[in-house]
Amino acid sequence: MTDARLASLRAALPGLRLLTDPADLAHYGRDWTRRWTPAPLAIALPGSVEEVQAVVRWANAEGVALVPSGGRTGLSGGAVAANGELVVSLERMNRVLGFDPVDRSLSVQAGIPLQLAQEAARAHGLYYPVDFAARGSCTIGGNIATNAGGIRVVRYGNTRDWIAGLTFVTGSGEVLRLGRGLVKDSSGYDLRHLAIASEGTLGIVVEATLRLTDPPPPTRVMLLALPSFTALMQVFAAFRGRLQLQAFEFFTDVALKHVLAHGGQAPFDAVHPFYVVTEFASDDTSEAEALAAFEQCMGEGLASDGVIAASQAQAAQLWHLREGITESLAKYLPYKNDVSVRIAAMPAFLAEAQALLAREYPQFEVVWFGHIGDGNLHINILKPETAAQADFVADCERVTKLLAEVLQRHGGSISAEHGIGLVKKPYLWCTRSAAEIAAMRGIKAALDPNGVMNPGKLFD
Ligand code: 2HG
Ligand code: ZN
Repeated sequence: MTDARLASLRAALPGLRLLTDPADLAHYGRDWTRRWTPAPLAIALPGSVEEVQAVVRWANAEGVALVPSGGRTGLSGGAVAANGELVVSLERMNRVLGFDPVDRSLSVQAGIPLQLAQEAARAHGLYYPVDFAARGSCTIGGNIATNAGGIRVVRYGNTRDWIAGLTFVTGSGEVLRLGRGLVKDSSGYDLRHLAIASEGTLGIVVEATLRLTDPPPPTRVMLLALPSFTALMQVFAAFRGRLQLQAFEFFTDVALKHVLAHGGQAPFDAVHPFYVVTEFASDDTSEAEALAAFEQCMGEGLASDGVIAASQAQAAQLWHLREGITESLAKYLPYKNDVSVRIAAMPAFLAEAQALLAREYPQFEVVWFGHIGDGNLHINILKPETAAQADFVADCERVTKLLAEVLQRHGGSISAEHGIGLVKKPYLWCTRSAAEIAAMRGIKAALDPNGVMNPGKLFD
């Protein structure tokens, strides 16, 4: 069966680059979740929009499922191929296509790594502001498919805000040019926004036009130590009130412990339960304002220590304490929650979520961190070495259902920025109403009538 399909693909597209080695199947069949055993049919490496289109048309004719693939740094199982799917990797389509100085936009193929797109923008004296730790390996196509957020959302917004245009091959093999770089366009449904965050379930993003902006101002980076979780949002308000924040991220002492276990220096003599790393635009007054905000927080018992980076190297060291967390936890095969609520709802949600997890996870180490300035918390539950993965996941899924109920009560989302994929599919109901999910299914049927695009992800 498998051979017949591959033979048919080779006959239909003799020039298509295909990988079938077991090592390649394992490599391209999984993402950073490491929970499913990769088992794709093969890996297709198209080199052009036309070739992607031809692969999609072949998949429709043969009834073969496709899994679009970027850098596979995803954390929700959106790019996992565990059921004989054909992985469509965009890795060969990784070029900058053009720069427009008047529109201030950069056109790229979807397989370009985020970091290379950022560098290309910088080379033209401009800035692509979406940024996060996986920048070197994740791709623009994957960022678009998940509406990736990251560490600068508090200042610049999510990927969605920076996509001026998209070329999209739908599940039925049509090539749509969406948005087309227009600043203004009130001509009906904006299909570009359906493609963004669709997780490969409607089609494949093959090219994108990125909006660019002015380079960021000079900045300063500050690390704060906090005595309590409840202080977090008040400290955020104090700093946001006085400074133009570029980032406002938090992590706990447990997160810091794991990062430091991989090297690096403890930032303060004492251990504190919570830390914030914040970056703010630096001008004549900002240092005094930062100091004033810090002193206000100290005076109100909301902060216990603080340090401002005196050099670029020190700023990078402070950032590493936050950006190194995911990698430092990877060996524990963590179960990940990535939740959000409105910033105003955060204190009440935090109190409930914290009580719930303290009650339900007495036996596990729980690591909290994330983009607190966006109302986005990452909660990583670490698997004890002795626990079987299936039992551990089952336990975490039971608790996630309870967390989903809390989220629903507070109007939050079960996926702030990682996508739904396979991991969060059972909890979509807490964020989206039944009517919304029905509408989403209708949209899927319209763009992917034969259901070849990433089946089983997002919803069944
Ligand atoms: C981050 O903010 C990423 O560092 C990863 O979104 C979060 O590992 C995680 O749970
Ligand atoms: Zn994040």
